[in-house]
Amino acid sequence: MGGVSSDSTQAYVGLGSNLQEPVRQVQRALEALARLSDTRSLRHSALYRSRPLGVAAQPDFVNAVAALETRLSPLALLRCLQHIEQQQGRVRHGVRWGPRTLDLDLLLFGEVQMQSPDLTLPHPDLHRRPFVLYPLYEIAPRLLIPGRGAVYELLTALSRDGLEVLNT
Ligand code: A4P
Ligand code: MG
Repeated sequence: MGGVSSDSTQAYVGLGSNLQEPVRQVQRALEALARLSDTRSLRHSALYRSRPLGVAAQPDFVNAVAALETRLSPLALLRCLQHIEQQQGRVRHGVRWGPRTLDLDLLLFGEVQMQSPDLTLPHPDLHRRPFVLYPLYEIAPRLLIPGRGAVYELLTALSRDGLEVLNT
């Protein structure tokens, strides 16, 4: 129980990786989240294997969602997430930086709704992504997404095809 007091907020983070041992990438990121200052890691979903959305010609993803309790501001937490991405998310191919191996999205920050150049909350695609909503449902089935509705209701519009819980 370290240093997170009553003025804290529950935040949800989406994790994704499809390069360089994605399971390990996601596990390392979960460990890094648990070490963030002024923040406590509450729980996280299972790891899911998911079919790539968008550009299809790429490896399957591993996705998960984590619940945190934090005293950081939304932007400070985003900066921490980006720092973790940098720590493990880029691989050197010769002299140039290679593709990113870790994507950390700030899905929700309490009930905050905001739109700035750096941060949109809730995350704009959260409600239509099975690889986010199913893990979120696993850890917070009754959660309300500001402006969108309840997770369990949003799920009914989304197929679970291409999404599989991993035994890790
Ligand atoms: N930004 C604004 N709001 C937020 C927020 N709530 N959380 C800004 C995080 N970042 C936010 O992000 C670009 C900018 O968004 C940042 O500078 C931040 O200030 P990025 O992560 O650097 O860029 P990106 O990853 O190329 O874009 P994006 O939109 O995160 O990529 P996607 O759409 O997440 O695409 N298929 C499966 N099955 N699973 C996946 O995880 N992921 C992608 C990545 C595609 N297909 C996938 C998955
Ligand atoms: Mg991202």
